[in-house]
Amino acid sequence: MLTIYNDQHPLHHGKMEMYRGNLVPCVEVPARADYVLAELQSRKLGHIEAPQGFGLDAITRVHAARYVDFLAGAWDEWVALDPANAERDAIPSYWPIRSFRSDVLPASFPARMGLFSYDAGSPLTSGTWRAAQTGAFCALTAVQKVLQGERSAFALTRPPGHHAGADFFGGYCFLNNAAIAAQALRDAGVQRVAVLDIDYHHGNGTQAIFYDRPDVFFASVHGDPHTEYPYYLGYADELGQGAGLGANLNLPLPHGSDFARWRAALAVALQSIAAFGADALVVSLGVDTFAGDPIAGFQLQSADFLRVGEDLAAAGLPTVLVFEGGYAVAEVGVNAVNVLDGFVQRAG
Ligand code: SP5
Ligand code: ZN
Repeated sequence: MLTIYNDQHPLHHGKMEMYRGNLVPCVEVPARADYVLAELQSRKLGHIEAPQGFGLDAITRVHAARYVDFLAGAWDEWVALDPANAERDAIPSYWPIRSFRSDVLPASFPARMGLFSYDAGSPLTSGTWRAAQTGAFCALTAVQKVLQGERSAFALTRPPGHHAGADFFGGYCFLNNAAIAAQALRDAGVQRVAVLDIDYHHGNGTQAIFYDRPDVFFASVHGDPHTEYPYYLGYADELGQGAGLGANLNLPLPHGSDFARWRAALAVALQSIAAFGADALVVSLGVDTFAGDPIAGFQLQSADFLRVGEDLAAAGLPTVLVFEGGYAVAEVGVNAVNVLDGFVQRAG
C-alpha cells in the first residue's frame, strides 16, 4: 500500500484537553502517527512518500474561506492576546449556541474561536495549521495517486479530520481530510464517491459537509451517540436531505459491541455503497474500535483489523484511506497496518 506521510504532524502537539472540569493530558498525541509509520517500515508494506504541494483552493472546496483564514492566523492572534500564551494551548470557552448570531464575525479572538468550534477538548497549538494543512495535502496526494491508477493509497496524518465541518473544528479535528479527498475525486470527474467512516466516533463533520449532496454517499459504523461522542449527530434516522436524501447511512452500535456485530454492520454499509454505485471509496480509518482503546467502547482485537482490510478491499473500488482516531498508542501501529495489510492481501 502506497502511504503518503505527513512529516509535519508533530507540529500539532496539544498538551491538555478540557475533560469533566479538569485539564487532562491529550490522548491525540504525535506518537500515534510515529507508531503507524514504524509499523509500516518494519513490515515493509509498500512505499512511503511525501505529499505534493497544493493551493488552498482544494481545501476551500470543502471549508468556508473565513474558517480557513481563522485557522491560518489563529496562533498569532492567540499569542497577541498575551505573550505568555505562547506557552499555552488555545482552547475555546464561549460558543454561539441556538439564538446567538453566527453571521457576525466578532473582533475578539476567543469569541471567533468559539464561533468556529464545538468542544473544549481540541486544543489549537503553534503548529496546528501547518500540520493540518500538510495533512490535507497528503489526502489530496493520495487522491492523485489513485487517479493515476494506484489501487489504493493511505494518507498517514494527524490531527485527524472527520469531526471537522465546513466551518468548525472539534473532536481533535481541524481540516476534514476525508471530505477534502472525496471532493477532489468529484472535481477530477469521478461521478459517484462513497465515504465510509469506521472510526469509533460518528464522522459528524463529513456527514454535515455532504448531507444535501446526491453525489457523495456517507456511511458510518460508530458508537451510539445517545451515549458516545459526538452525541448530537450520528443517529440512524439521519438519511440525508433534499437532493441528498438517501445518500447518508448511520449504523450506530451499542457501547461494548464485539467484532461479529461490528462486521455485520460493516457489511450493511458496504452493500449500501455498492447499491449507490460508487466509483471510488474514501475510508475514514480510525482504529479506536480496538478493545484496548482508552476513550472508546468496542471490542475489536488486533487480528480483527486484518479482516476489516479484506472486507474493504472486497468492495473492489479505487480506495483512499485516511487515518483518523485510535488512542491505544502502543497498539495503534499494528492495528492500522493490519487493515492496510489485509486490504493489500485481498486486493492482490
Ligand atoms: C478523531 C477522534 O477519534 N476524535 C475523538 C474525539 C473524542 N473526544 C471526546 C472524548 C474525551 C475523552 N478525553 C479525555 C480522556 C481522559 N482520560
Ligand atoms: Zn474516534
